[in-house]
Amino acid sequence: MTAQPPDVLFCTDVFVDAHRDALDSAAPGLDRVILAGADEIGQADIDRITLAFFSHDAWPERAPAFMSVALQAPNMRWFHTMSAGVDHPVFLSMVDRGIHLTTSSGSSAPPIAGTVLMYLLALSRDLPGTLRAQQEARWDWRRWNELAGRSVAVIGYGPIGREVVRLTTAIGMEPVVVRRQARGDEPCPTRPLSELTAVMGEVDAVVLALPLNDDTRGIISADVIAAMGSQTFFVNVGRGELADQEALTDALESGAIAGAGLDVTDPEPLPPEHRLWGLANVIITPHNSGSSDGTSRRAGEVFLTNLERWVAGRSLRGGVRRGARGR
Ligand code: OXD
Repeated sequence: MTAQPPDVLFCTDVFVDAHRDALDSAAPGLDRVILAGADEIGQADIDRITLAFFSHDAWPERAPAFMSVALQAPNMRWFHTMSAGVDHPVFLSMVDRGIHLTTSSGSSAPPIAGTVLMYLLALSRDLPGTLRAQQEARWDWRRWNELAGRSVAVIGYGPIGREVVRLTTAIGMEPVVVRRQARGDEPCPTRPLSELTAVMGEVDAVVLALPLNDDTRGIISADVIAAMGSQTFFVNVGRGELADQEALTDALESGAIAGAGLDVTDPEPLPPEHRLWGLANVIITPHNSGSSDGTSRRAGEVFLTNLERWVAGRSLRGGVRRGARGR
């Protein structure tokens, strides 16, 4: 049996500078190949890499350079990403190569759920309309409906769905979890995904927090959207491809549903000419609901904990099974 070559970590200069001591303590003596500025990394160094951490500071500008090195590294055995979602084909190719792929799932849940709350609060108060009036120095007095006592379907019960349930409950909303099947760990009524269309007609708000995979692509179909009521707010913090975006845009344009908060679209960036940009009842954020300082910190902690486990020969947290890919 040939001995494994010593591990060599590929990561960014920014991550090393901020975590030198923690890295040394998690993996004493671990050699590093570092992505520094725009410097090229030679093939001899690429060949030595066995582990990689794709940290937030590399996103978005240095992601192509980072991924190009990672994809060329023939001896890579473990790749940890700061993201929760791994639906990009680059991740699939790693799993196909037999590389252990781990995510930082959960680290972005607090700010993403906070953004969900922001959408719901802003839509219920017509904040977009108020801001337009403010820009025109118009005192546009209106009544609005409180969210307390209103129901919200939370589709997906991973770390983000859980946090959305917690926060919406805290403001007096009545969440209903929609997931493949109830598991008994939900603090509120739970309905199976097979009843998705029926649930849409019963709730005042819908929050989509599912990963994107072959089972979930297009799950918010034109029929599901048609089942929503005219007072319903729709929020998507999963992936744009989960919903039929043209049907959604039609429903928002015609007033068939009341409004939407979208952190994700299909494609991204959303083209400037897309109808969604011009709708008065839509709030769009550029897929950055989880891009906070806290998320970077928590993702770094998840990686360092996993690094300790790797060194100790223990199983890694946040491992990706084939087919399960998404926030
Ligand atoms: C992710 C994201 O982490 O979309 O996957 O922010």
